[in-house]
Amino acid sequence: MAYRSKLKYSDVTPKADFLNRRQLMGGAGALAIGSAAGVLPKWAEAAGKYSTDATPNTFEEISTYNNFYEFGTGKGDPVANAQRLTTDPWSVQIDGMVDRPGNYDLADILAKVSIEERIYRFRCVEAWSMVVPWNGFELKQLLDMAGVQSGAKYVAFETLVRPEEMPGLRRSGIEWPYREGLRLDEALHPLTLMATGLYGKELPKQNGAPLRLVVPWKYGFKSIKSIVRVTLTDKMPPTTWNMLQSREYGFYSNVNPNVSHPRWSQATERQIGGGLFAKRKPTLMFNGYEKEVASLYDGMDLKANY
Ligand SMILES: Nc1nc2c(c(=O)[nH]1)N[C@H]1C(S)=C(S)[C@@H](COP(=O)(O)O)O[C@H]1N2
Ligand SMILES: [Mo]
Repeated sequence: MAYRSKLKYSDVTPKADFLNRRQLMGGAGALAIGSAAGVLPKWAEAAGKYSTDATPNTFEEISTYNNFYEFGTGKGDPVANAQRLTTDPWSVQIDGMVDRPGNYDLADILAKVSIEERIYRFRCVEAWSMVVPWNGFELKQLLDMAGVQSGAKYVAFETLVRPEEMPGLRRSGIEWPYREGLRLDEALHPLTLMATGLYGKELPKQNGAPLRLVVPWKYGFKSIKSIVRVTLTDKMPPTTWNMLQSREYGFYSNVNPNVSHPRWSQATERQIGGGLFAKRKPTLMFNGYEKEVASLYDGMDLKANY
């Protein structure tokens, strides 16, 4: 069955529109009153816990300034070229060290997970940033569905390869599919999201429909789009940008203002939508998620493990 005919984020969204909910959640007090009065459902409380209260970028900004090399390397190429991508039906092959390997239909996955709103900071390694109100579910829910075996240490991800619908695949240099990976503890962290929507709407194709990873404390290229395969493994998997330029892009790629890219500083960032003369903003350790994720890297040299 087509996944669109199943329950969608918009089906569980209360009548109040996005901005009204933002106002409701604007302060801890307002959130507490809302919860006590039973105004906010469970997922909205979770959104309050994990979301930034920074003002999100507009839908227009988030869906027209993109990196998705399968559709071209220009920032405007994905919105121009991705609309022909067939995202329904869609399935995800889950294999490797799992108890229940197989081809999981996205419709079946969506029927079993709980979709939340998460407003996350997003920081590209190119030193620009946005604030994005995603809808999605924790990656852990998908991994639990498949049953991760003891001994698995990493999760590898692959993007769809469909030359008829992806004009950027002709570009030489990248060895397709686009690949990414996380250590298992990073993958199981509650901040690690599988996004299915944006602003309560279906995820635009240029943003990685119908299913993309979002790891808000890592540089944007870790957030792999249009995922068709998830593999549990005991070896650190190869990742696209590391394969291309290992000196510039490491496996971890945690946002870190103190570790420069070999060709530019990572100390500050340009906020998309800030205007031509907006001041650059200091980049935060782990993109502002230090409290939540620093313990994952206790005792690790973050300069050596970039
Ligand atoms: N399959 C695939 N995933 C990808 C990319 C890509 O080219 N192909 N680009 C990455 C990079 S560099 C960034 S910054 C983000 C951009 O996500 P956005 O366009 O939704 O902002 O997607 C990441 N995921
Ligand atoms: Mo990026």
